[in-house]
Amino acid sequence: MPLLKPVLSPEVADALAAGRPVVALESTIITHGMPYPANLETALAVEDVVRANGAVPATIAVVRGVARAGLTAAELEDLAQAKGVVKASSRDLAAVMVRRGSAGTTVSATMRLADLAGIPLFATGGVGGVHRGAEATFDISADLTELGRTPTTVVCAGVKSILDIPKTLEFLETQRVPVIAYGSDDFPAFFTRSSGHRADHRLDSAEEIAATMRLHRDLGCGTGILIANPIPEADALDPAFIDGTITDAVAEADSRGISRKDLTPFLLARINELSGGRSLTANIALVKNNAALAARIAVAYAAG
Ligand code: PSU
Repeated sequence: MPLLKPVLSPEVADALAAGRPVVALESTIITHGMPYPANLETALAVEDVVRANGAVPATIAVVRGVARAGLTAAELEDLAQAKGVVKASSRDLAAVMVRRGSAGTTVSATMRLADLAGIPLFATGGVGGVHRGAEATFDISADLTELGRTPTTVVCAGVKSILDIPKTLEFLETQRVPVIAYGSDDFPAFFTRSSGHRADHRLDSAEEIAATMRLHRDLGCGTGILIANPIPEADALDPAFIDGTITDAVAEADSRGISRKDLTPFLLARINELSGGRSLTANIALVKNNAALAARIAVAYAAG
């Protein structure tokens, strides 16, 4: 039985057939990561950034039971406004599709579908990780285990300190996932350029990253690669300010008993409220920055 490939848009199909660079993009950031209309504006702007840097964007989602790579503007608009749409990680895909549902795909589901589509590279804002207090709750994102088994390179801005960053890095080590910081020695913390923890490796150019992707593939490592791209200096938030809002949001989630897959969307929305919208502005800036780097890596990878 052949594996089920997502349905490709004509633009994505043409680019892949011709060996031209393609960057996959996730859709949980649209359905659960940002409020409307900022989610739609960002999704469209990120696609433009990918194009401006020489690659074809392939936003991935499940639309009425069909896994898709490459959405029209009207389909993005529908997803951005949809109420009650599912947040699907890779384990949820089959059941959602059988029920003909629509879903925003998380990092894990987007990696899985990108790999099936033949797209080796994917850009997002932040990946999920090991939540604070995981020693009691066991809340560890499926993004990390998917990174350990699916050979998709994920460009992100590190992980937020809503998570336990040292435990997240430790888990990625166990999963054999290389963590590479772009142009920095430190692993970034999404809103800020450093988490205070070092990344395993530092690479300073898109060409070096593309060469690493090829070698990692040819060595048969079989895992994803996490590229951590620090937020641009001008868009970074003051660490004391943002850490304060994060601590308050985590405490509130705890006291309200919010857990499992609802936890990350709750924290993102609450941090946005508590920060007076500053977290959303920073989030939009870093996603665009990641899309630009991913497109440049895709161009270098396709050239090799
Ligand atoms: N972190 C963010 N923004 C996001 C997400 C995480 O800063 O939008 C989304 C991504 O889609 C990620 C998912 O894959 O949340 C992880 O959810 P969980 O922690 O429930 O695994």
